[in-house]
Amino acid sequence: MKKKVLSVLMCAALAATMLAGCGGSSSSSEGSTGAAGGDTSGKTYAIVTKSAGNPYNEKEAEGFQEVIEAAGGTCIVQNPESATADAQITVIQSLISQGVDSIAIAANDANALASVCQEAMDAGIQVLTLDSDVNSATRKTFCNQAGVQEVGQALIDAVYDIAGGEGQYAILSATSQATNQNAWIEAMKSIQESDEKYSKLELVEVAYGDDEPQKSTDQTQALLQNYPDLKVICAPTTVGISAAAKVLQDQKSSVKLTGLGLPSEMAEYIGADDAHSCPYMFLWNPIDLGKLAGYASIALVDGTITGAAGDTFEAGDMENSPYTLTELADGSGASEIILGPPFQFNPDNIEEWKSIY
Ligand code: RAM
Repeated sequence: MKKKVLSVLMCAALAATMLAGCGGSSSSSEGSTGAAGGDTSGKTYAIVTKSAGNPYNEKEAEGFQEVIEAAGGTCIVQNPESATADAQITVIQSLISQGVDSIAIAANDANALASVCQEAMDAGIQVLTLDSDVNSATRKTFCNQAGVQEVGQALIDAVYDIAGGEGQYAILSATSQATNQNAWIEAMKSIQESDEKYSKLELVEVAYGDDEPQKSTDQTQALLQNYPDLKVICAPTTVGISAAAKVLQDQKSSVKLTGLGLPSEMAEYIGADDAHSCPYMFLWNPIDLGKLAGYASIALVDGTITGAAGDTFEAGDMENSPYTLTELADGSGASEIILGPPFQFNPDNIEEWKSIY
């Protein structure tokens, strides 16, 4: 994974213009016209994140906005009040009424959003997902941060390694309906079940902090209380992992942590010694995920891609451009676009990454 220092500087500059879109509210702005990209003039591209107040979602939206505006399109950023399907349905209905050209959604629920996504597609809007998918029949494609199996494998291997190959672990997830977290948890479970190597690991509970810091803190404390023999907590959510990291480190707990975290939020908790709660964790670049969704939105609206597996599109200076849509592993024939592999953050590289995202 290459650092995109230039793009990060641009994102920092954009951050000021994004503030209005980062508090359960929306922002809309027109980019400079005539820049490189598809035929974007007069077109409006929306992004609906999972919820307001989550720095990961803000980074994702920053990347999206950067691409849309650089190409001369109008960008709408919507951050719903809470990480629920209902909050997203309200926002999507309003975007349908406004007649936007595309909506990129990080879904809080695969099925509860299906009918509003279908409604948007019936109205001629290009619907795609990023980060967390909807029912694949109700969108054109999915910008997936990393392969589901790869994330599941990385997480179960981290639990195995940190636990010393045996003992109890718990998962602290986001919401119980989150498509992405549920897919990663299912992958972890099936890898564990299918390989004798992991047979001495015991998953005692999947707890849900709903991507809210306080609830994630409470759930971490409950796990510590309920399972005195717990060895590892795996939090496949940036909100959950940072809340758990603080609880474990403040309490000088011997329970260790891994999962998916933002380097900027986790730097103070990553270390190999007893004073740190998290030996290592994983993530991808959320700014790049938003950029990928921006380029995919433009390509869907200008007809470069239809959402069929095999379609390809250019994504500016992104590392793996051009991107090719591939078939989902579920046999549905629907497509996804993989950003890249999950990346490990550890004591050797965390300092380098903490100021980037
Ligand atoms: C949280 C959100 C997001 C997920 C990351 C890892 O910020 O739940 O959807 O991809 O964690």
